Amino acid sequence: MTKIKDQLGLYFIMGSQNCLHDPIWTLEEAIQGGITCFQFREKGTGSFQGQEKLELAKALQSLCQKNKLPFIVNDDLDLADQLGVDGVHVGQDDEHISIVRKAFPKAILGLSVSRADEGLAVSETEVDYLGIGPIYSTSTKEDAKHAIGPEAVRLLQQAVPAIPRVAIGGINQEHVTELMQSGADGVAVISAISQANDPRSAARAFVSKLF
Ligand code: 3NM
Repeated sequence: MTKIKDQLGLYFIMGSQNCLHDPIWTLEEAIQGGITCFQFREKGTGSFQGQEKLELAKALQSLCQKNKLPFIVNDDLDLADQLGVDGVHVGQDDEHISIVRKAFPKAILGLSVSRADEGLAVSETEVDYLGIGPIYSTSTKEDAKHAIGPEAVRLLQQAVPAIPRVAIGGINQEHVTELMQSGADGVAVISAISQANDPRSAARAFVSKLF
């Protein structure tokens, strides 16, 4: 099995509320463009609930399965359980990671952090990767904290070197080199791909800087 560290390179995240075009088409195009991992984050103003959310999740999961990409669900543990997903991502205010690990012993578990002490508070048996952000300012996440800058990635690398790191928040193609030089294993993006007129080309532009 490929290690998650090697799958974080271009980590695309979205829900229907983030997409300029149809979300299923957007993910298809992003996959063609070379994304390496996907997180379903159906959250915030205008997001689907209930059956509509479930149906979309199933369609996106199936696309990931066909293309052998990890399908990770943000926060919704019931949905993650129901679909038998590859991974779960939680934030500091969601269910505690140790509880998530007990519920999903074999899944890929990701945790959002913005400070070194939040990384130091977890062990590498509980967490498979850290999402570090927001690196730059973003308007995509309604309750995003203030930007912490690329040096936060270096601080987390020094604090917990064994846990892989993906940078998130306000990232576009021009930031990739700086972030990888700061110790990131990959970049996680929403709007740079989901709001692009041509998500395939947007993903390709990241890939050309990453690999
Ligand atoms: N989490 P965009 S920032 C989902 O800091 C999310 O943990 C963040 O969207 C964090 O790429 C963020 O459009 C939004 O800026 C990322």
